Amino acid sequence: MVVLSKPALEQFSLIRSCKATSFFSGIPIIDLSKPNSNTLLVKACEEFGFFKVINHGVPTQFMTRLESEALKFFSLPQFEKEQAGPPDPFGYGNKRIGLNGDVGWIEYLLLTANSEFISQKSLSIFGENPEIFHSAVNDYISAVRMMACEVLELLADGLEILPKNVFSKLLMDEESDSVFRLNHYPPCPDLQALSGRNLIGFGEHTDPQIISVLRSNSTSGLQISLKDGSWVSVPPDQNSFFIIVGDSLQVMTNGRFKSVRHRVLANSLKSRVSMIYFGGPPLSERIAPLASLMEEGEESLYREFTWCEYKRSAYKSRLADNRLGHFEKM
Ligand code: GA4
Repeated sequence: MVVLSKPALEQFSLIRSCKATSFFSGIPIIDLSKPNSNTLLVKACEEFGFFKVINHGVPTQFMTRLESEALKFFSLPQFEKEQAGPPDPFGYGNKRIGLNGDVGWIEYLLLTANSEFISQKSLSIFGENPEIFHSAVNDYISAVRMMACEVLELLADGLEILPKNVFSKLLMDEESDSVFRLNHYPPCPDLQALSGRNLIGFGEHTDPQIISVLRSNSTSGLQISLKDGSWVSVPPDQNSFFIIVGDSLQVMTNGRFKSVRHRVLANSLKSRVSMIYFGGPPLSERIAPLASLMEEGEESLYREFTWCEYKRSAYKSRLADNRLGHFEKM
């Protein structure tokens, strides 16, 4: 039997402290119940590729119930959690992210966001109380998918393009290749000894899909990169959702919306739990700029590709790679 050794702390990326405790106050906050949310959403996608939504309509109890189920799972003995691994592509993962050598101070569960798919292994993923955990995941994903679709429809409206479901239909498609991720960043007490440096929980990257919807508990750690390349800390808010523009939405808008680079830093005292829905298109979907968004004479910045091709190439990459770079026209 091959026993894989766990990476030691020295193998993790350490970065110089970047005033991680001072929060950035410029993150757009979009109130979905307000009539002008469509134009504000477009502006936020252009300027940051990132924003927070409030009055989102997702019941609080779906968020808290799933958080407590997730914590129950992550509190299981290590050998029990490992039964639900490795994440190939779905299952439990610990410290290793992807297949190409990335590591982070994190453990996680990767699940398909297509509720019909329950394999033998997915059942073991749901730990000691599979039915309860499974229904908490399903309720949460259904509500969050609906909210993500509302955001995408408001975006189409703000961009003045038709049909209004031009983006959202990709997430609603039965074949939609969407993923769900539960992350647990345990506190890292040794961090205090690293004086002035930070330990990476999840290394910098962009999300390959169309849109990601993130909810975390009240522990900080998430950072986004601004247009000038500087990193800022996002104030946590357990009652709201953060929306992340993915590479595919960048391509569909021919670069008008930017997929945002983001990362998570480990915390020395508190554990961070986050849950992210990654809304992706069907595998066969051609990802290209929407004709209705192109100005006269405007050319696509990207070569033609399907989501399947993009995903395959993404899974061969390292987290921090510029994945869209391979698909840009010279
Ligand atoms: C980033 C977004 C999602 O978390 C994810 C990640 C995936 C993984 O954890 O297996 C990837 C990463 C993500 C992008 C590049 C590849 C694939 C790890 C990695 C190094 C589930 C996804 O779809 O792409």
